[in-house]
Amino acid sequence: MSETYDFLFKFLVIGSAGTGKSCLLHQFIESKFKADSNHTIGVEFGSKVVNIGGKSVKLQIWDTAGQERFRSVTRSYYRGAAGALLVYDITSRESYNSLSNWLVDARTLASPNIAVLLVGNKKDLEEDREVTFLEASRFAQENELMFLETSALTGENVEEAFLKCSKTILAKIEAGELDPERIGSGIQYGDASLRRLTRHQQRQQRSLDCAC
Ligand SMILES: Nc1nc2c(ncn2[C@@H]2O[C@H](COP(=O)(O)OP(=O)(O)OP(=O)(O)O)[C@@H](O)[C@H]2O)c(=O)[nH]1
Ligand SMILES: [Mg+2]
Repeated sequence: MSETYDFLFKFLVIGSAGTGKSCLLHQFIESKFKADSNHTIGVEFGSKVVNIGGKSVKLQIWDTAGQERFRSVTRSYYRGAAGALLVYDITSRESYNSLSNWLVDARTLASPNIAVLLVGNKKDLEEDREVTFLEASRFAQENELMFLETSALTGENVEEAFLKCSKTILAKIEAGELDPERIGSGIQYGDASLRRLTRHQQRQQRSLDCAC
């Protein structure tokens, strides 16, 4: 049986190498910590259907390699993404310092309207922390990003991160700020929505017929 969902969102997970992007995706999809994670080669893919405010949304997630040598490959996957998790490691100032570059890429290559959630990962390593919560919150505010600290190890805030970003996209669709029918919006209607739309159109047609 084919899956039914209302919307499909294209999502990216971006940020420097070793920040825990693949572990976050694994924790989100499998509810487990991926203890033996190696550097991603190019991109990896995962998907999951989530329920947001009564709507089912399929997240199509591209987990990109953070290593510089894959940059040209990973960039080619950015186009038209509706949302992104921009990940740094709270124990690595270097990963925090490169956030601006990743953000520029996301906004220029994906879409200027892309919903970006800043993720400070490895929250469980408090004793090795190099970036404070406050500092990162300010960066998020200045750059109009949502922000959460997570741990792919314990699972803390991992699902929340994907859901929070998805909720924002859904709210923009409902407010008419994002049009799923625009090519390159990173959003598609699923079967469930299409069926509802068709029924709605049929009702509209019937009321037009009656009015004539
Ligand atoms: N303590 C702790 N370690 C983590 C966490 N998330 C990831 N790690 C570790 O960090 C290392 C890198 O994790 P990955 O998920 O492979 O990192 P990545 O961002 O996908 O790296 P690239 O694919 O090279 O871009 C691994 O050794 C993980 O075990 C976390 O939340 N807490
Ligand atoms: Mg990876």
